[in-house]
Amino acid sequence: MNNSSTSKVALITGITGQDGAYLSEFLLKKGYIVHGLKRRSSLFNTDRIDHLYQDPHEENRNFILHYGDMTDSTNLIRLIQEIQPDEIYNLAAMSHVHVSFETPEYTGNADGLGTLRLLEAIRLLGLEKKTRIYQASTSELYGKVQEVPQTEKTPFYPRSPYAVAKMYAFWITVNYREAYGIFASNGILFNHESPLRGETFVTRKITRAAARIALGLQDKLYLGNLDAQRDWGHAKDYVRMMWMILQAEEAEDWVIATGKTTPVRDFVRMAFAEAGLHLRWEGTGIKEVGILDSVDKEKFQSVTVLERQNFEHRTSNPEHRTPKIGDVLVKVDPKYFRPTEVELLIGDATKAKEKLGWEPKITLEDLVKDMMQSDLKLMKKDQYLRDGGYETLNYFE
Ligand code: NDP
Ligand code: GDR
Repeated sequence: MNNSSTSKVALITGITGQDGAYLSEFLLKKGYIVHGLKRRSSLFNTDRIDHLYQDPHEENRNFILHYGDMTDSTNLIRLIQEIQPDEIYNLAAMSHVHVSFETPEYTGNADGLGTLRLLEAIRLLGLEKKTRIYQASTSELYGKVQEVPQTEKTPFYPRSPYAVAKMYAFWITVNYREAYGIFASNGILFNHESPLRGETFVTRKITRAAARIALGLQDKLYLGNLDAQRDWGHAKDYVRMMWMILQAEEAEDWVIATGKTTPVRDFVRMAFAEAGLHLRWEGTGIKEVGILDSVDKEKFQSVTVLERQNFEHRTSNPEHRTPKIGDVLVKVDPKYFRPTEVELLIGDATKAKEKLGWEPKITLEDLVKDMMQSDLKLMKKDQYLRDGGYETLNYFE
């Protein structure tokens, strides 16, 4: 273990997730020694951070992973005692809103009580003055619309087991700050996405499917509520703010958002257009469909030519299903509707801008481009595999 006395030491829970990966890169660049909590799983679950991996036999490592779980207090106490972190970033969570309706008790345990376990560990180990903690709070706390845009003062009205668990985590963080003087802050982050976003969140599900449809690997994309509106930013911008929150003079709670909101339907349109496919929407509610209206030939072909495979080659393979004008490429499937939905999120990050100088740098247009380019590249691998006669993953959750 690297014991350099000049480097700050951070512990990231949820290091294998989207934000954990970007935050690790960010902190390593700043010269931190980064420790991370990873869960034991039967398969490797470190894809997003493999490029940071260091051989455990090496001396003076600055990136160290530990097995653990947010539901295991003794494990968390032992690790925090051993690591003596200057900063803890609590990113670990069962983070899928829809899945939380299927696993409400586990979600409450990991997302709600898990936060308490970390705070208690800090207190029990007498680290109140040394260890600062960031809690990954969420715009889902606002739930049912009370006011827009949402600020640090907007009342909460959570609409899922996930959001209710995160509400406990939010308030227990505030309580430990007030009761024990721990530097404990909530970042109330609005949706943030990236090429590393989990495949079952709506943005990634869309960019992945748009790439697969453009490359002839998939016919259709099934989605739930197309009317939901989200304030989408890029994860890279948001992890920077997590760090800024722990460098602030005082522990406080902060809204982090772009201030712009977009319906899911428009995200679909933007992603498909990036692959050269322009959609027209018809119908309403569960009868709504996205029909291929026109093909931007240059862009569509560049999807394939760029990867050294031309249009003709692709269409000459009978297994390749080239999207044709009039095809229904997107359909609504009520199975993706949530028992209670959050219809409209739009955040006001004025406090973060004025007090910490934070502003998002990456626009939604650039986010969509980034995700589409990455997924087109990734899906190209599937195309090669399938052309070579190998099975490819067909997973449409
Ligand atoms: P991800 O789902 O990508 O990552 C979640 C991480 O938590 C993974 O590393 C996962 O491990 C880990 N994890 C889940 N359950 C446990 C557990 N019981 N014990 C230990 N680790 C666990 O989420 P994001 O990176 O997108 O989000 C990070 C945090 O920010 C989450 O808390 C999320 O709720 C919150 N948030 C996210 C927003 C967003 O838009 N992305 C917005 C606002 C808040 P594994 O890889 O093994 O599954
Ligand atoms: P969200 O993200 O619930 O906002 O939580 P998600 O991408 O899952 O849903 C956004 C909106 O899209 C609608 N939707 C669909 N969602 C999914 N997953 N799959 C579909 O097929 C689909 N069709 C429509 C949803 O109904 C919803 O309205 C994310 C997570 O990262 C949380 O951890 C985080 O706290 C919040 O963002 C801020």
